[in-house]
Amino acid sequence: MKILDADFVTSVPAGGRLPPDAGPVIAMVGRSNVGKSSLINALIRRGLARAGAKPGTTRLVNLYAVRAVPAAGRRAMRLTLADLPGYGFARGGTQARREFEVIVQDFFEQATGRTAASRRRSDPRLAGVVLLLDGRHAGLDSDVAAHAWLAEHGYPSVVVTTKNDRLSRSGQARALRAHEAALGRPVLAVSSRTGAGVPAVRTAVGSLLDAATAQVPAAGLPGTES
Ligand SMILES: Nc1nc2c(ncn2[C@@H]2O[C@H](COP(=O)(O)OP(=O)(O)O)[C@@H](O)[C@H]2O)c(=O)[nH]1
Ligand SMILES: [Mg+2]
Repeated sequence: MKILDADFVTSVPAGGRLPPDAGPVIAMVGRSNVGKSSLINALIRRGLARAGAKPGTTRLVNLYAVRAVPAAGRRAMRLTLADLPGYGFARGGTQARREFEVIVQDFFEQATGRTAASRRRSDPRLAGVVLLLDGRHAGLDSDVAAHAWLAEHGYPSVVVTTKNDRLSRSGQARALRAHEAALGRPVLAVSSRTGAGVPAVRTAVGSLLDAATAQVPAAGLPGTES
């Protein structure tokens, strides 16, 4: 994915309506302080997302309007990066799962139109989720619960570990293996501080967009085979 342009648009409550022209939505989710806002800034190469802000009690989703080319040879498109409130305050498995669900469910339902009586093709839709994990802490209850919830609900996702600059080179390799073992899937390691690994996240997000946009037009257009 090549970013052409990015702008902060607005903050909405989790169940609030998305702007009608939001385009496909990529949701950034992770524990509070894991580095969601910092990764958004690294991805779009702008300081739009307020990083390091104290986790507040108001749970708003920050929306960033982006114009990007999802992959080589594709046309430029509009999409929305959604910076969701952080989780990770609950203790234990069931509580952690519930906490994550409360944070994402309304927004995801809104973004996928699952709550709308009828759905127009121009409505925003959730193209995928970037799940962020702290590189230094593999297999946290709350992260495992979040990942399981996303998988069970069938949301396409990319898993990224953050703050890898805080680890030695060998520590990074060890941590990556531990994260991949804990979730049973490949994980991308990044540092928003140094920019290491960020291009791979852009590519992965481009693939989520490609997959989401390839399906939708093909479904309802005459003269297309699926
Ligand atoms: N060393 C380092 N610090 C980071 C990185 N990403 C985020 N941080 C720091 O972690 C804190 C929380 O980051 P933020 O992006 O606000 O997290 P959020 O709550 O998930 O949005 C801030 O102090 C950031 O500067 C990273 O890749 N490396
Ligand atoms: Mg933030």
